Amino acid sequence: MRIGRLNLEIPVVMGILNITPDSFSDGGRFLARDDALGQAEAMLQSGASIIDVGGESTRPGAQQVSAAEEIERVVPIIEAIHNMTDAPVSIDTSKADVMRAAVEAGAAMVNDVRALREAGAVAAAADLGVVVCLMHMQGNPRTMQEEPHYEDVTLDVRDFLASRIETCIDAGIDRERMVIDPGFGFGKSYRHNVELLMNLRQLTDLGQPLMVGLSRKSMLGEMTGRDTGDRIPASIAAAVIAVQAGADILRVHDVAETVEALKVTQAIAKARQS
Ligand code: PT1
Repeated sequence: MRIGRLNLEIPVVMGILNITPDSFSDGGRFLARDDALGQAEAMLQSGASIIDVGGESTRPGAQQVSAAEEIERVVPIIEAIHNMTDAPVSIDTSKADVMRAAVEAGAAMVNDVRALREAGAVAAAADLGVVVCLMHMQGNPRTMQEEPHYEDVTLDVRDFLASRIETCIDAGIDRERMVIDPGFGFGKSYRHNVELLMNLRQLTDLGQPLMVGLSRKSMLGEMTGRDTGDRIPASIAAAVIAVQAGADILRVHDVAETVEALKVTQAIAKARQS
């Protein structure tokens, strides 16, 4: 499958670009904008194939922001990145209005941690004709880590994604435009996350490209005892494991390190084929 000009024949890296709010002054906003564009440029330079722009945090405990605020944060950034590169820009949002504004500004992909379950989201995505990433989450970001529960986490995630794929097909989004993501850390205990990574391969038989976000997440902190910024080696290990299990898109903070690690997995994958 393709995302704009991007081909997914080999695993690719998606660089994370969080647009941090600066409610204090317009000056703050301009500084935040410059910083974001600098980061995007650096990630592209380091080999990112996609830039994922997000204006609402969905980390555990995060509060929601309004569509207007989200649009104000992401649209200028998406426009600027779109003007600077051929690489596709993705919009990390669950809101139909944000999806429309972002695609209008040049985004080629909608990355939705709620898998298009918000009002109007499926229709908007169908209408916009862009690639969508459908992610699994149990509960909502504010409370999802309180008491996650599954019969069998891998089967539950698989069934959920299969059902979202069907809903999207019924709405007129074709399979060639759908990426799936198990949603590491989204309403999942440490044990759930480990089990999901161990069984990741099972999600590939849904037949859609597989995206994963493991970068710097708390499960890696649990494994290594490291704080967020010191989880790069752990994140690289997790990225390599995910690629070996069939992941096609890696959503990461540390683009240069991940791209380099993937050169090693790719060299061996290529040698295996010949
Ligand atoms: C993800 C993802 C995302 N993750 C997709 N989009 C986040 N498609 C935002 C922790 O446990 O995995 N896939 N958008 C960030 N969310 C989290 C969740 C960040 C959990 C940190 C944790 O530390």
